[in-house]
Amino acid sequence: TATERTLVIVKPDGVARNLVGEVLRRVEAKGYSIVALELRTADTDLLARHYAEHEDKPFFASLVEFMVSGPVVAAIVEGHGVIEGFRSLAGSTKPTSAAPGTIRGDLGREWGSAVVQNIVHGSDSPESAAREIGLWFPAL
Ligand code: DAT
Ligand code: MG
Repeated sequence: TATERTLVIVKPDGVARNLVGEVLRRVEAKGYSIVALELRTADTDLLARHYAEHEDKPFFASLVEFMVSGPVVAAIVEGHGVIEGFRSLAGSTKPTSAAPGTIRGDLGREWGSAVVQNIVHGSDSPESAAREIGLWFPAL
């Protein structure tokens, strides 16, 4: 597999729960490289574009509101097969059913919120990764 880049985000729940180091530790322990890293509070416009594929879903407004509710850590992570590989590290979307050993399975659970809070985001394809890296790190 070719060297590729993905966008990883530690979401507001992950930052608030002091899980930034734990997430980055798992990324680095897997052998992937962090090539850009930033702590910031994003705005609604960026999040609406980031999650544009979900704009017609009932949870879209709650999702954007949650993602701008506090600081996030955005990272560009590089490695062979990292797009699929980070999705494997993250685990499936719902923390309740995510496998133990994954970030979401080990560290996440349901909170009774209108939006699923699952600690991390990772790009789901090469096209998504290129688009998302362009949104979050336009200079890179
Ligand atoms: P993923 O983040 O695993 O790629 P996704 O792209 O389907 O999942 O959804 C984006 C985020 O939206 C997800 O991380 C959590 C939230 N979400 C997804 N499905 C949801 C649902 N049915 N109800 C509430 N929030 C949801
Ligand atoms: Mg997704």
